[in-house]
Amino acid sequence: MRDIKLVEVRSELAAGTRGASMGIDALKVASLDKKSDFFTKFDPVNVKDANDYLWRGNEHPYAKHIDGVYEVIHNVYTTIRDLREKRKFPIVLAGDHSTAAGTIMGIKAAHPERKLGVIWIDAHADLHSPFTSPSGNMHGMPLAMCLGIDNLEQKLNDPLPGTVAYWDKLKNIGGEKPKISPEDIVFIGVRDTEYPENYLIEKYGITNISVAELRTSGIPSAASKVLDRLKACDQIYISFDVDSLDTSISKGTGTPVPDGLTLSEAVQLNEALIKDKRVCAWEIVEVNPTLDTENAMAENAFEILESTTRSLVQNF
Ligand code: NNH
Ligand code: MN
Ligand code: MN
Ligand code: MN
Repeated sequence: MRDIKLVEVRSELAAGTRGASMGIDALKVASLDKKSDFFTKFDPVNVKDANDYLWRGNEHPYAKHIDGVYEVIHNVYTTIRDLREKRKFPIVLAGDHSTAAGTIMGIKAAHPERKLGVIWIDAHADLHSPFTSPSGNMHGMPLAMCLGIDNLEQKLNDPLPGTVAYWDKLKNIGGEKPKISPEDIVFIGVRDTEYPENYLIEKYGITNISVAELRTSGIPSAASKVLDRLKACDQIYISFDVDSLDTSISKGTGTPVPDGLTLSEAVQLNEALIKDKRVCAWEIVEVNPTLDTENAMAENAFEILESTTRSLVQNF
C-alpha cells in the first residue's frame, strides 16, 4: 500500500501571469462540483509560500523574484525530503511549476544513492537559466536548476551578480549537484521551446515523445517506451504541467499551447505511468482560474488528479 501524502504549495512568483496560486483552491471547487470525496481522504501538508514578494518589487529582471522563489523551492525541498524519508508518496498540487525543482531536490536528498528519473509532461522544456530565459519567469527554469546547467554557450542575458548568487544557491540546495542527469529525463508533449533549450535537448539527446508520436503508437506503447527509456533509474518522479493539454481544454493556464493532449490521453497516460513501482512522487501544476471560464481547466485537471491517484491506489 502506498502511503499517499497530499502536498499543497500555493506558488505564484515564478509564473508570468498572476493567479496560479489559486489553482489548488480551484481544484477543490471542481471536486465539490463533481461531488467527489477526494479531498476528504487526505490530510494535506501545506508548504509555506512567499507570495508577499509580489508587493516588494523585483530587482531581478532575468529571474523574477528569485529571492522569494528560492524560499518556496527550499520549503518544498525540506517537505518532500522529510516525507520521502518516512516512505510517503507525495502527490504535489502546486501553482507555478518552479516547485518541481524542490520536489526533485527533496526526493534526491532522501535517497542520494538512488538514480532518479524524471517524466516531464509539459508543452515546455523548462530548461532555461537566468542567462538564457526569454521572459525571466522562473517557472521556465526548474530542470536547469536540477541539472546544474547555466547554458552559457547560448547566453542571451547578463543577470546581476545578486541574481547569479541566488541561482548558484538554488542549484546547491540539498548539497548534491546535479540532482539528475539529462539522460534520465523524458519529455512528453513538449512543443514550445526556445533555441537555448533546443541546443540542450540536442546536445544531451533528451527524448521527447511528441503528441503525434503518442497518437500513432498508442498510449500503452508510448508509456512502455518512456519507462523503458528510464530503465537505469531506481526511482521516478512524474511532473504534469496542465499546459501539456490542448488549448481547447487548457485556457485556464498562463501559457497555453495548441496541439496538445486531449483529456482522455492525459488520463490514460498518467494512469499507465504511475503503475510503475519505481514512481515515488507525482505533481500537477499551473492551473490558473483567473484566466479561465467556469473553472473548466480545474475540472479537467481534477479529473486527471483523481484518476491518477485511483490508479496508484489500485495498483499498490
Ligand atoms: N519557455 C518560456 C519561458 O521560459 C515559457 C515557460 N512557460 C511555462 N513552462 N509554462 O512550463 O518563459
Ligand atoms: Mn525581489
Ligand atoms: Mn512547466
Ligand atoms: Mn508549460
